[in-house]
Parts: sequence; C-alpha cells; structure tokens
Amino acid sequence: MNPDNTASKSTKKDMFEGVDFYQIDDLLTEEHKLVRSSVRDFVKKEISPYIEDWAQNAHFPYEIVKKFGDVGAFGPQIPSEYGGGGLDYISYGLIMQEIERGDSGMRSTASVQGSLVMYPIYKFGSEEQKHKFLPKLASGEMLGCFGLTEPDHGSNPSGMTTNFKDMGDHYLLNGAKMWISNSPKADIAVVWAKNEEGRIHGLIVERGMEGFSTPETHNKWSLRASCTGELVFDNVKVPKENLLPGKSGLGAPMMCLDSARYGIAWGTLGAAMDCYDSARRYAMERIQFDKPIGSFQLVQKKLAEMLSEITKAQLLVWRLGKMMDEGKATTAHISLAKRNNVAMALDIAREARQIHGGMGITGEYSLMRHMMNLESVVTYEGTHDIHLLILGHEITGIPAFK
Ligand code: TGC
Ligand code: FAD
Repeated sequence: MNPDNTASKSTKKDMFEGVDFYQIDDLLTEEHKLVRSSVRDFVKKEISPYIEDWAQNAHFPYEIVKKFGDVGAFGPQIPSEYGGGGLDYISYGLIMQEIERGDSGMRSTASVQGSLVMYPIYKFGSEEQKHKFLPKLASGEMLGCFGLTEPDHGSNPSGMTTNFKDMGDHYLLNGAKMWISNSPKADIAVVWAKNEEGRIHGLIVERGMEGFSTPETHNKWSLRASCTGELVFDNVKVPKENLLPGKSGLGAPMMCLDSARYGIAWGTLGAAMDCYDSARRYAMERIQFDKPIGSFQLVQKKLAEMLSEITKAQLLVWRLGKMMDEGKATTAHISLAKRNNVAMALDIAREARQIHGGMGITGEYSLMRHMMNLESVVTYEGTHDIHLLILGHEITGIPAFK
C-alpha cells in the first residue's frame, strides 16, 4: 500500500462497451438503460482506475460505501419509502452486472447490503426497525453484513450452533460466524441463530455491543478488495427489539439468499463481458506470425464460444428477472441461473486469460483478478454442487443433500 494509504490511479482507460449480440436492449425499458449507463459511468470513474491497486494491496476502499449509496446501488429493489430505489428486478440485475464488470468484490459489498441486510429487515423487520436502519443502509451512512455460515456449518446452515437465550429483558447471544463479507467494517450484522427450542431467528447485532467482535480474515487470493471476517459473540446482550419478528426457520435466510443469488447471476455476466471485451480487443491488436492473433481459427473459436455463452446467459437472466418481478421465480429457477452464469464467467475468464498470453497474468488486464474472484463466487451463496443438488431435488422430488 502507498504510505498515505491512498490507491494509485491507473492511467489505463476503461474502454468497456457492453455486449449485445442478440439486441437484448430491445427488451429493456428506457429506465433500465438509464440505470445501466449511470452505473457503468460510475464504475468507469470510481472503480476501474483504482481496482487493481486495491486488489493487489488487499485494500477495502471504505469510501466506496457512501459512493454506492449516492449512485443507488444499495437496495435498488427496496421501496423508496424506506430509502431504497423502488426499482424492478431487471434494474437490480443490471446494477449488479455493471458493478461486477468492475469487480466481484465490489459487487459483494453492494449485494450483501441490498439483498442480505436490507432485504431481511424490509421483509421480516418491524416498522421501527425498518425506519431505524433502512434509510441509513440505503444511503451508505451505515454498512451491514449477514451472518449465516459457521466454521462447522457452511453448505448445511441448518446445523448451526450459534444460539440465544431469553433472559427476560434481553437475549444472550453466543457462537461464531465465519467467512462474512463486510464484517470487519460493518456497523450492524443480521445474524441467524437458534433459540432455546432450536428454531432459527434473525437478530440485528450492532457494533459496540459488549462481547461482539469482527476479526478480519487475511491472505485471501480472491475478492481481495472486499473485506471478509468472522463474527464472534461472547455473551452478547441483544435488546429484544433487535429480533426480526416477521419470520423464523431456515426459510427466512434462504429467502434472502434467493435475492442475492439472483444478483450474482447478473453480476457474473458483467465479469464475463469484461473478459470477453478485453480478449476481443487484444486479439485484434496483438500481432504474431505477422498477423493479428484474432485471425487464427483457434482464437476465433474461443471468442465465438465466449459470445455464445454470454448471449445465452443474458437471455437467461432477463427471463428470470421478469419472473422475479411477476413473483413466479422459485429457488430452483434462481439456482440454475446462479450456477450456470458463475461457471460460464469462470470459463470465459480462463479462456480470455489464455488469449492475452503472458500479459494475461499481469494487473494490466482484469482477467486474473476476475478469475480469482470468481473462485469465491462459485463457492459462496451455495456452491456449484449444492445448486446442482437443488435442481436434482426439483427434478426428482428427492433431496440428495443428506
Ligand atoms: P431444507 O430441508 O431443504 O429446508 C429447510 C426449511 O427451509 C425452507 N427453505 C426455503 N424457504 C424459502 N426459500 C428458500 N429458498 C428455501 N430453501 C429452503 C424449506 O421449505 C424448509 O422449511 P420448513 O418450514 O419445511 O422447515 O433444508 P436443508 O437443511 O436440507 O438444506 C438445503 C440446502 C442445502 C439447499 C440449503 O441449506 C443451501 O442452499 N445451502 C447452501 C448454503 C448457502 O448458500 N449459504 C450462503 C451463505 S451467505 C453467503 O454466502 C453470502 S456471500 C455474499 C457475497 O459476498 O456476495
Ligand atoms: P463446505 O460446505 O464444507 O463444502 C465443501 C465442499 O463439499 C464443497 O465442494 C461442497 O459443494 C461439498 N459439499 C458439501 N455438502 C455436500 C453435499 N451434501 N453433497 C455434495 N457435496 C457437498 N457466508 C455468510 O453467511 N455470509 C457472507 O457474507 C459470506 N461471505 C463469503 C465470502 C467469501 C469470500 C467466501 C469464500 C465465503 C463466504 N460465505 C459467507 C460463506 C459461503 O457461503 C460458504 O463458504 C459456502 O456456503 C460453502 O460452505 P463451506 O465453505 O463451509 O464449504
């Protein structure tokens, strides 16, 4: 890191143009296109010039939180009366696409805040909780995190051991969460824990509560510009008014995951588009054997397959967005899109890296950063194989998790 802790600005211009081979823009409204172009401009100005430096130095740029609030990246799908954007799910998807085009870690910050912190407070919170927290989370005055995963319970969250006891005038919370995006900087955590009957509830835990700490996880090779940490609860006294009253059981956090997984399906499309855009340009500029490498059939095959996969993925998320807006999308529909689009983006990042040859491993290009980021994205919010099993369950009616 620089001695003054500020990122050095890249001189390389972000030339990204977007990918629309099947004229999918014809399916978007003017509002969708406006939302997309404002976030694309934001990413070009506030993220692209600095992201390589942040990632190389494992630096989470805290100042981006307020900027995300200003551009409307937090809770675009939450009604405006609570400070959200009041937008539809296609707009939400396009925002995630543009941010992840810049960096998956930046999209993590935004999707955790919108889908995993604001969404449960909006969906399951009391009016008082909504008015207290949602406007500040939407504006970026406050940062939140979501604690479901534990050291011994990742894919199987229903086995969680974090628990709370009713002490009459407050709850006493004990346990630990691991791999929590935003945790080291978060002002509040939406934490999932079991009561004395073993029923899962959501609790809002606030920074400063005695016995609550958020140690940072270091040495990640992935999502280096996003901060990740633990949540440790050692006899934390949580006021009773901080319990989310609207829903209990594993279904409550799973509903939040549906919303976040939907955003990831769009977001990873952005990462794939960025890699394709870079590979297409490089293939036309790089000369070997006296010709642009884009004139060789093997390079054209790679580019043609990238464009095909991106186009299929675009149609998938557009249709899923419509189904979200109409209330028809199920967990299995969302699993199919999350699983498909993350794998698609990871393949494209690897192929695009190959087209760039040795240059592809440097920070001059975004490919290795996207590739390493996507190794987390393919694991979090349900691993690639867990989504396959969700689909297997849907097809056969037989759960194969246990
Ligand atoms: P199962 O028996 O299937 O279900 C238990 C109860 O939950 C209900 N349920 C749902 N309800 C609403 N929406 C959903 N999507 C639901 N999924 C399940 C279900 O109906 C049942 O309710 P009830 O009333 O009958 O009791 O549960 P299971 O224990 O067998 O587990 C199923 C499994 C494996 C699919 C699920 O637990 C799973 O998806 N595991 C993956 C865990 C995961 O995705 N963790 C993500 C943590 S957060 C994160 O990674 C954030 S990264 C963010 C970033 O940085 O961007
Ligand atoms: P495990 O569950 O131990 O899985 C290990 C392997 O076993 C995987 O390949 C998995 O597919 C396989 N496996 C497990 N069960 C089965 C089965 N039944 N059948 C077949 N294969 C199986 N969590 C949060 O709560 N909040 C966050 O903000 C958050 N942010 C994260 C940020 C990062 C950078 C990372 C890496 C993770 C984050 N997570 C977060 C946690 C993430 O959701 C978990 O890592 C994920 O759910 C997998 O859990 P696990 O790592 O314990 O792997």
